[in-house]
Amino acid sequence: MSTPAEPVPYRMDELPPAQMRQRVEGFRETMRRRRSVRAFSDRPLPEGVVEAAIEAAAQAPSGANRQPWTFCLIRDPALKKQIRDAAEAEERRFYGGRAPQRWLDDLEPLGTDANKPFLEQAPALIVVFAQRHGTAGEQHYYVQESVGIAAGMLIAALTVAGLATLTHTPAPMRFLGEILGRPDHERAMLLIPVGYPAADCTVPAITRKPLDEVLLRYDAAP
Ligand code: IYR
Repeated sequence: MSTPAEPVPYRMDELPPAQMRQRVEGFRETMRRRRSVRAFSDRPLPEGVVEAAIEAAAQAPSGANRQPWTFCLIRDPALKKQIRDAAEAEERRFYGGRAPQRWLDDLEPLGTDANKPFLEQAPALIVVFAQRHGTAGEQHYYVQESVGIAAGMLIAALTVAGLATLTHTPAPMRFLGEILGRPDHERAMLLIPVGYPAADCTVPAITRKPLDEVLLRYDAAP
C-alpha cells in the first residue's frame, strides 16, 4: 500500500471537435430525458446490463483510490418485499410526523407518500453502500463525494442503456444494512430501483434550471 504505483503510459482517443460536440450533445439530450420514475413494469432486464452499469460506476474517481463503495443488486422477490415492508414502515413515520411541515410542503408537487410499491414492481433494486473505512480499518477519504460520483455514473450508465431509475432515500436507511447483512462500517446511501417505466407511468411536470442560471463564466477580458 505504501509503494508508489508504477507510472504507465496513458492516452485517450482524441475526437475531432465536431464529433466531440455531437457526442456530448447526444449525451446531454439523453440526460435531459432522464426522470425519476416511481411506477415500474415488472419486465425482466436483459442479461448483463445492470452489471455493466455497476462496473462503469465502479470506475469513478475516489479519495486515494480507496473505491469506498459496495453495490448490492437485489432481484429476489422475497427480499424486495422485505425491503419494501421495512422502507414503508420508515416512510410512514416520516410522513406521519417525523418530517417537518416545510419538508412535506416541498414534497407536495412530487405527489410522494409512504406507499412504495415500486420496491416490489421494479425487476431490480441496487443499494449503494459507502464504506466509512476499509475491512481492515484502512482510512477512507472523501467517502460521500466518492460514492456520490459513483452513484451519478451509475444512474448515467443505466439511463444511457435506456433504463429508468429512481434515486430513493428512505430515512433512516439502517434497515438496509441489516436486511442485506452488511458490516457496521458500511452505510446505505441510496436505494435505486431499476427497470422499464410502467405503461401508465406519469411523472410530475418539473423543469430544470437553464444553463445561464447554473453556469458562471470567468473568462479573460476581451
Ligand atoms: N424519502 C421520502 C421522502 C422524499 C424526500 C425527498 I428530499 C424527495 O426528493 C422525495 C421523497 C420518500 O421517498 O417518499
